[in-house]
Amino acid sequence: MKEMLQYSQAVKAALTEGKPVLALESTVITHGLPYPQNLETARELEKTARELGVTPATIILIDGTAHIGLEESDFVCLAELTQQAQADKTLLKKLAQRDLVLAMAQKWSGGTTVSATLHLANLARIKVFATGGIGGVHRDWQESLDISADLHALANHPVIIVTAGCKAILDIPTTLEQLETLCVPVYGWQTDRCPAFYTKDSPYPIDRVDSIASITGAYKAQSAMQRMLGGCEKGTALVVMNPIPSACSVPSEVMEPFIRQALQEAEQLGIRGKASTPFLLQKLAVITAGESVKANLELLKNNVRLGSKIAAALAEK
Ligand code: PSU
Ligand code: MN
Repeated sequence: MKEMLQYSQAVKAALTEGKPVLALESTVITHGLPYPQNLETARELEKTARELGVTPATIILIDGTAHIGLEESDFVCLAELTQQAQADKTLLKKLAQRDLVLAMAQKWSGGTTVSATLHLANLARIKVFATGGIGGVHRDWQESLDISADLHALANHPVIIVTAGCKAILDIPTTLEQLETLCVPVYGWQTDRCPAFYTKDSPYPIDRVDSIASITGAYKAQSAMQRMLGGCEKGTALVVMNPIPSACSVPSEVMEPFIRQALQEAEQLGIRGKASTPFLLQKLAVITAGESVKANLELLKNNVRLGSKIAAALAEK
C-alpha cells in the first residue's frame, strides 16, 4: 500500500527540525469556493503563514493519499480536479473523520473537514490548526440530531485550533454547551463573547485570553498532565475563537434574516446531513452577493495570522 500520509518537503523538514508548522483545512477549497478562487485562497493562506515564519500544511486527500502540505505539482493536480468536479461533484468529496478510511481504500479525493483535519494533523504531530469556522450543533437539532462530528473530534485530539467562533448558521449557545460537556476549553481571543463567524461577537460568554503565552501555557499544562498519565489520557483540542476584524464584521441584524432564508430553502429542498453546511454557506454567498465570501476570506486570513503566531511561540525553545 502506498504511504497513507504524504508530507510536502517543506513540512517534513520543519517537523524534523522542530520548526513551527500550521495545519490548514481544505473543505474551503473543495466546497467553499469556486475554481480558481479556491486555489488562489489556498495559496494566499499558505503565503500568510510563511510570511510569519511558519510552514503551512494544507491537508487534503488526493487519490486516497492524505497530503500534509502541498507541492506545486499538487496544486496543478487540484486545479484539474476542481475543474472536473464542477461537472461531476463526486470527484471531490467532503470528508469528515469517519470518511477517511473508505476514502483511502477507494482512492478518493476530497476536502477534509475540521474533524478529519484534526485527526490527520494529530497523526502528523502538528500542534496548531487554523480553520474558518468549526461545525457544531445545527439549529434544528431537536428534530434532526444534527451535531457535527467536529465536536467529537475536538474532544479527542490535543491540537490548538483557531476558528472565527461558531458558524452563524448553527445554534451557538447549544454548541457552546456541548463543548463544555465534552470538556473542550474555549478561549476568546481578546474577547469575552463568542464570535459568530461573519459577525465579530454574539451575546454568549466565553473565557477571555489576551496573550499568546496564555494559550501556549494552557497547551503545555495539558501536555504535562498527559505525560504524567503516560499518554493514557488523549487530551482535547483547545479552541481559540478569533473574532473577524471589525472592518469586515457583518452586523447580526443584517446576517440573521439571510441565514433564516437559507435555512428555509434548505428545508424546502430537503437538504440534510453533510450536504447542509456547504449548501447553507453557498446560499449565503448568493443571497449576500458575495459579501459573505469576502468576510469568509478575511476571517480565514485573520485565523492563519493568529495560528501562525501561536505555532511560532510553541516552537520557541
Ligand atoms: N467551509 C465551507 N464548507 C464546509 C465547511 C467549511 O465552505 O462545508 C465545513 C468545515 O470543514 C466544517 C464542516 O468542519 O463544514 C462541518 O460540517 P458538518 O456540519 O457537516 O459537520
Ligand atoms: Mn451534520
